[in-house]
Amino acid sequence: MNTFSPEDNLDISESSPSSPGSPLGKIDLSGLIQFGLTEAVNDQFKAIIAKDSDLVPGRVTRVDGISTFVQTASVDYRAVSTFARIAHKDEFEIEPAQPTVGDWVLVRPGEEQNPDELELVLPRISLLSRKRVMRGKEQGDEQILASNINTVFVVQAATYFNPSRLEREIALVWGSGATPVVVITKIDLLEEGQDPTVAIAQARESAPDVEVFAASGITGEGTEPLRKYTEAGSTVVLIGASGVGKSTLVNLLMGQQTMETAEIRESDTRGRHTTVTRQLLRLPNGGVLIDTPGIRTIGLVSGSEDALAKTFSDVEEYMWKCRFSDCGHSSEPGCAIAEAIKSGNLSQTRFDSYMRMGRELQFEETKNDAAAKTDHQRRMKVVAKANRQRTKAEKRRKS
Ligand SMILES: Nc1nc2c(ncn2[C@@H]2O[C@H](COP(=O)(O)OP(=O)(O)OP(=O)(O)O)[C@@H](O)[C@H]2O)c(=O)[nH]1
Ligand SMILES: [Mg+2]
Ligand SMILES: [Zn+2]
Repeated sequence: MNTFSPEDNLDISESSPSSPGSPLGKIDLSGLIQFGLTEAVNDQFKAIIAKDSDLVPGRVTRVDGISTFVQTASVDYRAVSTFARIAHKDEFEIEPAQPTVGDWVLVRPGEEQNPDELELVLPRISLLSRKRVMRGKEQGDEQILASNINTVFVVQAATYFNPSRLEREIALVWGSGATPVVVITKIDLLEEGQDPTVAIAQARESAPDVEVFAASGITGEGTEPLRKYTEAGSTVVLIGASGVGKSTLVNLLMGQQTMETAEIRESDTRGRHTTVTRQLLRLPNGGVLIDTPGIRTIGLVSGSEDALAKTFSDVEEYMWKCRFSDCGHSSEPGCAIAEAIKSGNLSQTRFDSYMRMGRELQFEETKNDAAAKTDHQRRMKVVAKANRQRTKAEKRRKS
């Protein structure tokens, strides 16, 4: 990853053709380094400001209704985003954008009584979203949780570890373009004789190819290895059920009480969320954390087939070995799935989860929400394109 040290010269005034008297004529973006600014993002900002020096670059730290809180190199803006659009290279390509926490954006400061307008959103390199489910009823649309994240800490408590939930969470993350990391918290609460290695082993089974850590946000035990994900220039978002200890972990990594934390009331089945808004925080070392409110249900957005395949790569591998290519994995001869289950290499529960989630996605496909699906696919296409461009730019820079 390309990151800056604060000493790097980020003065981009030379490429800005603004009038000498303009207060924005000499823009110094070094203040954004501590909000995760990378060279690639800086280059994109530079190119845009060269054409329009009134725009101010920044990063979205919080979204509250119609207000988008943007941290820029010097001041904070509370901007409206009615006409925000993705900053495609082709200026005539107009794609509306709903800004989210983590977005790199350009604000047009309002003159006199006019509000500050969030105008452009840089193409995202990753986008975490889920299907919105309200009070047990599907609401159908997609909730965008965070963007431009490198790593997602999927947090579960050792005291009530839930493997099938973990599978869903991992699938959600693989679909975003970011890398999942499992963090099992509250290991200090395990009674004597109870061992975190049990939960770790379970997590490894539910999340093959994913790193698993066990830690305590209270004692700090096991948290040191997590810091390698939070280096300068990288963004980490924490997701998980309410009360698993996301904010407690955030506070520990921040080295201070930044987020409110609280015991959830057992009697309240709705679950009381202590954290109510997604919020971007900067770590003392230049990394960025995004704390989120607990998610109760993890709905996969349609088009998540690849994410499902990645989550259940072990299951799919067995499937390839079935004698018949159209094997139903029930009682067919030469079924590698049945064999794996019988020999104990694959658990029946895991296979059932895979089938259930596959059916859910299939149902999504058949449902009449073609519009929602294309929205999601279009958004992820932009993410893929942004990644290709970034890789190319990085190669150019290295050569
Ligand atoms: N003993 C112990 N308690 C913990 C640990 N992590 C969190 N807690 C406690 O668990 C409760 C919930 O922690 P939070 O950090 O508020 O949980 P959260 O995941 O942020 O919850 P929401 O904001 O509602 O999504 C609090 O009372 C914490 O003190 C831990 O590692 N060990
Ligand atoms: Mg919280
Ligand atoms: Zn089979």
